[in-house]
Amino acid sequence: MTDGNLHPSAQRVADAATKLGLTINIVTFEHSTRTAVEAAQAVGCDVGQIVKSLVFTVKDEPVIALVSGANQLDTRKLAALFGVGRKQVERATAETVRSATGFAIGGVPPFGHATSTSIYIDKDLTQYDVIWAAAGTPNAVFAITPTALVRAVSGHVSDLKADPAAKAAN
Ligand code: 5CA
Repeated sequence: MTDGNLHPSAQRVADAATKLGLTINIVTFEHSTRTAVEAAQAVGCDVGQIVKSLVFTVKDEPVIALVSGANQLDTRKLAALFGVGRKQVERATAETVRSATGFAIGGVPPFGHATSTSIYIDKDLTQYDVIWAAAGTPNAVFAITPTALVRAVSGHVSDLKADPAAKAAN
């Protein structure tokens, strides 16, 4: 359902979108959209069209990766983009996710964060006409085109995908 009375966290995403010059329609569901699979079920799209907004630390600095719901991120690829060893890239703790983005896991949006971070975008997201991302809460999402998302976050489109046979980071 479309909500005229947004949760404060979703309202922050709506306000951030407005500041970025984007028009988004935040859709709030009765059911959870906490995971990519749940979000895809709620929306009725491919899981690959769901944007996972994942926080990693590179040498202890938070970095955000927007990864297709169909993929796992390969930390070696993220490390290589920064020219550091794989061990210097770690999944952020739940506390770091909250402090870096201002949002709790399950609702982290791709923009509107509490701090400014480098944002990397899984190139597989660019194959779709429309993709869906979390809107601040674990039951709210919005649609956006990959082009608009890349532009809005000044994202670095990269190959981030783990080989399905390889050990995944998330
Ligand atoms: N609302 C959905 C679809 S948009 C969503 O936010 N999906 S997500 O993938 O971006 O957020 C869940 C992700 O949070 C998981 O893929 C996982 O990488 C991460 N996560 C889950 N639990 C933890 C945890 N305890 N610590 C750190 N990261 C976690």
